[in-house]
Amino acid sequence: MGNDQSDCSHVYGGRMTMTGRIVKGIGGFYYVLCSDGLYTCKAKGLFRLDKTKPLVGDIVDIDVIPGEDMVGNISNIHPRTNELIRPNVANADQALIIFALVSPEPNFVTLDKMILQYKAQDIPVIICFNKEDLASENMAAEVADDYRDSGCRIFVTSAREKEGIDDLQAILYGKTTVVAGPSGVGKSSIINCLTGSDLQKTGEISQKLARGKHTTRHSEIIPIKDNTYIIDTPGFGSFDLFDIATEDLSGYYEEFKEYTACRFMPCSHTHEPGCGVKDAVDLGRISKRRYENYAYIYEELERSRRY
Ligand SMILES: Nc1nc2c(ncn2[C@@H]2O[C@H](COP(=O)(O)OP(=O)(O)O)[C@@H](O)[C@H]2O)c(=O)[nH]1
Ligand SMILES: [Mg+2]
Ligand SMILES: [Zn+2]
Repeated sequence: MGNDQSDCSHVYGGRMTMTGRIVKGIGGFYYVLCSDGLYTCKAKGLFRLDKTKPLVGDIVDIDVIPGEDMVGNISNIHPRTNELIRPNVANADQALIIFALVSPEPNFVTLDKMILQYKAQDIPVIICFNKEDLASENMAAEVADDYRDSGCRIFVTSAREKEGIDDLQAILYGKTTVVAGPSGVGKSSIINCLTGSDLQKTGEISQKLARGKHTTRHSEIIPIKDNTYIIDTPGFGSFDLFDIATEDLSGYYEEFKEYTACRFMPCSHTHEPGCGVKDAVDLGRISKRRYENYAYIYEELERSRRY
């Protein structure tokens, strides 16, 4: 992102403006992190001007309201490098998808759908397989192998044993990373390792809370260090693959790319004879698990299109 938030206050005719980043938005209030702290802001007038709604992740200018304690009004949104739909945030550089190797048992179809969701939005994906301490060595290696050619960078960690966290730190540095994954996989534990604090509630308590009345959670930016941010996203329920047409699906599978010279063109790589992708699966060049889940997701997209 390279947004420099230092030295960003200016005084124009007695009016003070600051530049910062929206870290949270709740009930019409935006919390904007500036060099001297967190401002509570509204966005009066902005909507009417060009109908742009401020998003978590936006770099914004604010007018500081004189005589009040850290209160402002958002006057301008800086141009976005991108805007994600799910979660609806701005200026994310990459996504970190966290799954546990065991406990909870990984659902690889869900993982693949999450990968697809980010790839369809042009966001590079990092996968972190956590709870290495609970898994057999074999399993960690097998799973990592399945995703080796997926175009995603793979990390295997244990938040409990603090294994692999340094490598993760390194790849997050200087970037804004959206973090996602099912509940219970260790997202909060990993975020705590990264921030070196216990700010995130972990374990059963937070899971109970999440299932309770206050299920409306919001995306929130957590600063890790200079210019390094994590966007913690609300949990997800069932997963619709938005905006992906069946004929585009295979294009998001990096590991298929070498093998798509099929007898029939176009080829869905599901049932056609002389399919290069299926041959590569048979020869062990494409992960069987990735392929089978591709075929499953393809079918699901086909079915949803028919209704
Ligand atoms: N054995 C083991 N347990 C972990 C690890 N990471 C997290 N946990 C535990 O898994 C549970 C869920 O972790 P939490 O961070 O709350 O998951 P979240 O729902 O994804 O945020 C907690 O009881 C954690 O202590 C790990 O690497 N190994
Ligand atoms: Mg959590
Ligand atoms: Zn084919």
